[in-house]
Amino acid sequence: MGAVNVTPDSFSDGGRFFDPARAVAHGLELAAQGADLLDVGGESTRPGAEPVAVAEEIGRVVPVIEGLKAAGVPISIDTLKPEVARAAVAAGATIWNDVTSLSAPGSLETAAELGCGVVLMHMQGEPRTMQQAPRYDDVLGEVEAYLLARAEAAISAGVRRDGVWIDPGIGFGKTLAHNLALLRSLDRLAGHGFPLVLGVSRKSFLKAIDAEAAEASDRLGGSLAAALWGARQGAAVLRVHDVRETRQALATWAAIEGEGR
Ligand code: 8Y4
Repeated sequence: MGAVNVTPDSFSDGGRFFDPARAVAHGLELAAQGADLLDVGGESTRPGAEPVAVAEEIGRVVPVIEGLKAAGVPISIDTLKPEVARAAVAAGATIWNDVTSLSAPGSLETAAELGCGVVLMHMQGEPRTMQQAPRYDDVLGEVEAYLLARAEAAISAGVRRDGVWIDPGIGFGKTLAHNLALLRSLDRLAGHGFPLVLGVSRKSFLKAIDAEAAEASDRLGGSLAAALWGARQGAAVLRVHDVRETRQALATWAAIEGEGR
C-alpha cells in the first residue's frame, strides 16, 4: 500500500494550496514502483494538524482518486468521515482506511451500504493529544480485543467478513515500548483470519531508536527493517512511502529464503 498524501504542502506555500496533479503523479510513480494499492488521504492525522471540513477534504481527494484510476491498482481512501468515504467510493476507491475504525456516527452503516472493504485501525485517544501520555495495562491484549470487537461490529453492520482488515496502529497513542511490544507479537494479531495491515514507514518511533533520524527522510533503514519484520510475522499489507525500496527488501529476503518454504 503506497501512501499518497493530498494535504497542502506547508513548505512551498504556507499550507494554503494543494496540487492534485502532483499527488496523482506521485501515486502513479508509487504504482510504477510496484504498489498493489494506493492509499489516498486528504486530512493529516499528525499531532497538531488542523482538522479539515468535509467539502474541503472531498475537494482534495476526489480529483486525485479520479487521476489514479489510470494506475490500474485498487485505491483506498484514508478518512474518518463517512461523507468523504462515500464521495471517494463514488470516484473509484474500493477500500475505506479508517484510523478510527468506523467510530464516527454513521460510519459502520455507510461502509456496509457502500460495499467497500475496510481497514480498521487501533488508536488510543485522538491525533491531537494521543502521544501525550499513552497508557496500557496490556498493550497487545487491549489492541487485539479492540480490533476484534470493531471487526465484529463492522460485520454485524453488514460489512463483508472477507472485506475486513485490521491494523494495530503503530504510533497512534503508543510509546516506543508499546510499539515494540506490538511488533514483537504481531504474529498473534495476524492469526485471527483478518488480513493484517501494518504502517511503520518513516514513523517517529524509529527516531526513538536512532536519535540521529530526526527527519522522516532519515528513517528509511529503520522503516525497511520494521517492514521486513512485519512481513515475516504475517502482515498481509505494508503501508509505505518507499515502495521501490520496500519491494527490493522483500524480494531479497524471499530470494535468500528460497523456494518451498
Ligand atoms: C513521518 C511519516 C511521520 C509518516 C509520521 C508519519 C497509518 C495509516 C497513517 C497506519 C493505517 C504516518 C493513514 C501516519 N498511518 N493507516 N495512516 N495504518 N491503516 N505518519 O499505520 O504515516 S498516517
